[in-house]
Amino acid sequence: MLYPRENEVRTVIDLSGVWQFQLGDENTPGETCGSLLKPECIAVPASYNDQKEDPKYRNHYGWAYYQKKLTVPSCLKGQRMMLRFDAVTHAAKVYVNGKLAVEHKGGFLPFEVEITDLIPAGTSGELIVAADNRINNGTLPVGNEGTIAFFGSDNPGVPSVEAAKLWAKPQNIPNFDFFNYAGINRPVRLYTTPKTYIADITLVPDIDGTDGLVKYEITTGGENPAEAVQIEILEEDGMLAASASGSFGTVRIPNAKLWQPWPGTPYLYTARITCGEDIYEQSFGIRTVKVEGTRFLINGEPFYFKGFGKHEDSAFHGRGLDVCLDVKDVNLIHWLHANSFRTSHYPYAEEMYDLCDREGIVIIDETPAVGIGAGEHQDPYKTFPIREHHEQVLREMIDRDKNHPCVVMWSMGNEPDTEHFPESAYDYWHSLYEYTHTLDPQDRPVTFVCCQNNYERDLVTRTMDVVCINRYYGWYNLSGNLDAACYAWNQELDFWEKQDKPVMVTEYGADAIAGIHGTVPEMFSEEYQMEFYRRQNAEFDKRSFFTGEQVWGFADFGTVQGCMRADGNKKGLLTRDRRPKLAAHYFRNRWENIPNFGYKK
Ligand code: GCB
Repeated sequence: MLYPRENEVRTVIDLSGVWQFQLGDENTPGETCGSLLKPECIAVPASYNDQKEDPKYRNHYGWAYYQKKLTVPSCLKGQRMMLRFDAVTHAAKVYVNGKLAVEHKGGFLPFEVEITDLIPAGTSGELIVAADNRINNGTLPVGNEGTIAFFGSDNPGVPSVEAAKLWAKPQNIPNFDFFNYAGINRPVRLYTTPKTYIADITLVPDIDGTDGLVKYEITTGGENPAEAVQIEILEEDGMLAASASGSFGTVRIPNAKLWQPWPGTPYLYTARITCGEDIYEQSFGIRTVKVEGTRFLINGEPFYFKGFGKHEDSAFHGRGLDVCLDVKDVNLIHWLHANSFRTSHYPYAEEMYDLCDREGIVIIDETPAVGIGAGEHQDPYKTFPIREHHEQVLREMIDRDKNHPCVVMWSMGNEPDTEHFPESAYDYWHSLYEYTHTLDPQDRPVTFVCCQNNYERDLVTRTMDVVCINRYYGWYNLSGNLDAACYAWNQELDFWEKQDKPVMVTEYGADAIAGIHGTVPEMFSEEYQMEFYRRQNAEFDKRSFFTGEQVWGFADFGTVQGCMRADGNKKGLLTRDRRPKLAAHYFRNRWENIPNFGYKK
C-alpha cells in the first residue's frame, strides 16, 4: 500500500488533532454507531492510556470510540478520495454517518477506504472509529485474557494468568513484556488521487558491474487502468538518470550510486511514475542483500549488525507516533555508532522507515507475532487460531515496506515456543518462512527470533536464513554471575558453530536503574549492565560466524506492573527520556571501532 504523499495532483489532509472520545466495553459496536453520548477530548495520533489521570483509561480493556466531523472541501470534486488509517490498535471498525465503512484486524499496519461517495466533496460527514485493544490467543500479539489454559509464563514481569482467573472479567493481560498501548496510534489522513490512479509500485534493485538495475512493476486502478505508464528515475538533485515506459520492465542506471549503511552514503533515487493524470514519487536505493555461508552480505560485503531491539514508546504518547522522538532516536543511533535495529515487536510507523532510508540505518522488520507460547502443557500451534492472521500481517507488512532499502531482513515473530512442541513449531514456522519468501519481490532473508531455550531440542531456529537468538545469561539465567554466563555462551556458541549459518544475538541485556552505582558491579546498577556487555561481547568477538549484536534494548520502556518491573523495563542503554547510562558510553566507544563491513572475515 502506497504511503499518502502530496504532489502536483494528489492532496493530503492530515486529520491529526484533538478528537472526541469515549471508552466503551467488550460489546462489539453495532452495525450503526451513532454520536458519542459523553464525548471527551483526546489527542490523535497517540495511545489513549496515559492521556488522562484515571486508571480506567490506563487499564481499559475493550472498545474505545473516537469521533470527528469530516468536511471535504468542494475544490476536491472530481477526485477519488481515500481515508487512510496508518494504525489503529488492535482492531478497528470505522463508521461514516453511522454506517460501517471499513474494518481491520491488526494494530500496526495501515488500512484505507474510499469515501468519494460516502462524503462527497463539498459536504461533511460524521466519522466514528471504534478501536478494540483486546488480545487473546487469536490475536497478534497474543494476550491471555484469562480464558486460555496457561501454566505459567516464562516472560518475567507478565502476571500469571492463573492469578487473573481469580478476577471476575477478562483483563488486559499481555503475553508479552510491553504495555498494551492502544487507540489511534498513527495518523489518519484523507488523500486524493485522480480517477485513474497508481495503486502500487514494486521496485527490485540489483547491481550489474558499476550499473544499477531496477526491475519495476506498477499496478493501476480506477476508470482507465490501461492508461500508459511512464517511469523516470531521478537523482537526488532531480536530474534524470534513466527512464522507461510500460507497467513493468527493467531500467538500467549507468554508474549507479549505491545505498550504503551509515557512515557510508545511503544514496536514494526517486522513481517518478505517471499514469494518465496521476503522479507518484517513490524513493528507493540500489543495494543487494544476501546470505552466503555464515555471512550476511549487503552490496556483496559482509555486514556486522551493531544495534538494538527498540520500542515505539514514550511518556504521554504511549505508542503514538512522535516524529520528534524518531528523529532524536536516529541521531542517538548515530551518536552510539550503531548501524541497525529490529522493529521489536511489531512493524513501526512508516515515517521511521523513511528516516532510516535517508539516514542509512538498517532495519530488521518484525511482525507483531509475539507471545506464541503457553507453557509445556499446551501446543500453541494446535490450539491458537493465529495462522491466517499471521499470514495476513506478513502480507500487509511486506506489501507496505517492500521498497525500503533500509529493510534487509524480515522477522516473522519474536520468541515463540520452539522447545516444548518442536515438531509443531517446525511445521508452523518453516512453512511460514517459505511463504514469507514468496511474498517478497526482493527475496530478502527471513528469520524469526528465538527465545532462551533448549537449542538442541529446537528444530526450527537452525533452519532460518540467519539464526537470531535472544539470550539472558547473567540476568534471568545465572543471575549476577558473569563467569558462568560466559561459560554458557561458549557452550551454546559451540553448538551454533556447527550449523554453518550466520548467527546474531538479537537480545541480551540487564536492567539498570539510572543513578544506581557501585564499585562492585551488581545487578540493577549501571556498572553491572556495562560489565555484562563487556564480558559477553569479548566472547562474541572470538567467533567468526557471529554476525551481529543487538542489545536489549535501546531505551527503557513501559510495561504492565509486576514485581520484576520497576516502573517499566529498565534494560535500555538510554533512559525512557533518552539520557545515556554508562553502558551507552561503553557501546559508543566499542561500536566506533567496529566497521560495518569486514569485521568478521
Ligand atoms: C525478551 C523479550 C522482550 C522483553 C525482554 C525482557 O526476551 O523478547 O520483549 O522485554 O525479554 O527484558 O525480559
